[in-house]
Amino acid sequence: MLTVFSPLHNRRTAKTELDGGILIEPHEKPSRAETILARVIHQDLGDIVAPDDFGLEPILRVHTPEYVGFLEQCWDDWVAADKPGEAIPAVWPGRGMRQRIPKDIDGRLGYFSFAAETSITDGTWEAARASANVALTAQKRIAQGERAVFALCRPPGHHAAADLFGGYCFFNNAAIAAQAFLDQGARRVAILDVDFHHGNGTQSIFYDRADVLNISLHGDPDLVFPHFLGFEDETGNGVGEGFNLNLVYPPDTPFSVWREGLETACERIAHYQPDALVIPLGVDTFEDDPISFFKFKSGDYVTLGERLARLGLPTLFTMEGGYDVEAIGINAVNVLEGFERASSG
Ligand code: Q9C
Ligand code: ZN
Repeated sequence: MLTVFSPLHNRRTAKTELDGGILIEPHEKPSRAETILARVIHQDLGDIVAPDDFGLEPILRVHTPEYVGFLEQCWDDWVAADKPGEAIPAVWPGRGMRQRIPKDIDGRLGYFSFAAETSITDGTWEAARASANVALTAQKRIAQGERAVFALCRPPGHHAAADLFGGYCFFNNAAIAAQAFLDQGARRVAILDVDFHHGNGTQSIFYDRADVLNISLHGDPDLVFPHFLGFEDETGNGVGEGFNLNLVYPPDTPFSVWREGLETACERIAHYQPDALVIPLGVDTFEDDPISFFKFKSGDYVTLGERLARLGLPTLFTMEGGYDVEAIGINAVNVLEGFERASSG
């Protein structure tokens, strides 16, 4: 399987994550991508290519111009305002307040975010752009005939909405790739999010649409991030009614239970007959993940990849979460190797 990777992910090196009332070393750090890349090489998964630059146009198909402009300007505005630390939102347009974009950088940070753990720093814009280009390059390769491509995206994307960052995400790489398939003539695209967390950004981007079937399996948002979206009664809106599916699981869920939901998801996707499949791939479902509560074992990821391959669809994997850096390479590449084995066998 072809892998797309950009060393520019290293420009995203935040020093802080707000967690438990203190600033900790971020879970979402450069060694995550480097460890996965090392495993791709070690296992001889396939060629590794650098991304092309697609400019802002395909990003603007998913994100608002105001949001994209904010991300580009944020760090410079923060520095110009003489702030001592990293850019962290601390105030939001809450219930009953005006939904308008303020001039002040503190106001803008709150307007364009839904969570405060994700600090913006020098280089965040460049890394987020590169990450979107990684996904778009994978999309282009699939459009050119590859069966499956691994977009080794970093920073991740599935929490980012049309005009919101948070959950370590800035651009929704999976949504940008899905939209690119549609813009190039695909009639329907399915997204199956297997990250531990609900893909709230992706859901909100496609919630009113029938040309994207969005499915997410995740930890119960009543108990875990993103807290305010991802419940099972969210099934889509308007013409999009019936084209969003959330399957939620409690603490300590093992793969043997989760895979029943995977089966449901795969049946829905097969029935939908999409032209392409996008898999936001998080391995924070792992038993030793420091911020999650599922109990997957490394071997389970092979089984997951095998099942996805049996859908027989052009498939684009975007890297999302996974914070046990020691196991992240093994687990992510296990999915891809399982996929390859079931595709050729
Ligand atoms: N105490 C992804 O997996 N909350 N994002 C962390 C830690 C944010 C996860 C709380 C989790 C975001 C892409
Ligand atoms: Zn996650």
